[in-house]
Amino acid sequence: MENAVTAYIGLGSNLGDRKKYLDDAVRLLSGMPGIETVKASSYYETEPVGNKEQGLFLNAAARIETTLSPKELLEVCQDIENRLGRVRTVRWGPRTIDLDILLFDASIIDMPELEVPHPLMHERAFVLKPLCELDPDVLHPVLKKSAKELLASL
Ligand code: GSY
Repeated sequence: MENAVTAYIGLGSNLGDRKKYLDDAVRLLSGMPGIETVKASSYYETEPVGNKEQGLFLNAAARIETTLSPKELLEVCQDIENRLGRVRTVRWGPRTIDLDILLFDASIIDMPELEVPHPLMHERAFVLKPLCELDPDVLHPVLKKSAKELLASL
């Protein structure tokens, strides 16, 4: 794909058939125009961070090659969440599926609707572990540290 960039997406589910939600999200990502070569990490069962009164999560990361803009990719992620039945009720609460843009090439984006790198990614083992499985050397463009270094410093 010409002019494609590499982006990373964090995925999480803690309601219903969590594995199926992750499988479906990865499959839907692969089928989207403007997205190619989706590579998903293993799935990691993790303790909820933040609101502890909810079930265990299944988390993963996906590396994609894309010609979409960051905003278009955000819309694709939200469309997949909606198609998989995500209902936004409690902030930080349980969810069928969550797709967060973690990194978009080396871009730094600070818009009301989209912050990239994801503002909490460097604090979250449930993001950094699957990211390290895909690309331990990928750089956080603000902190100028690799995923491996960020995970080691938790
Ligand atoms: O945006 C992340 C949703 N989320 C998660 C998650 O995906 N995994 C874990 N382990 N805890 C979480 N807390 C929230 S909110």
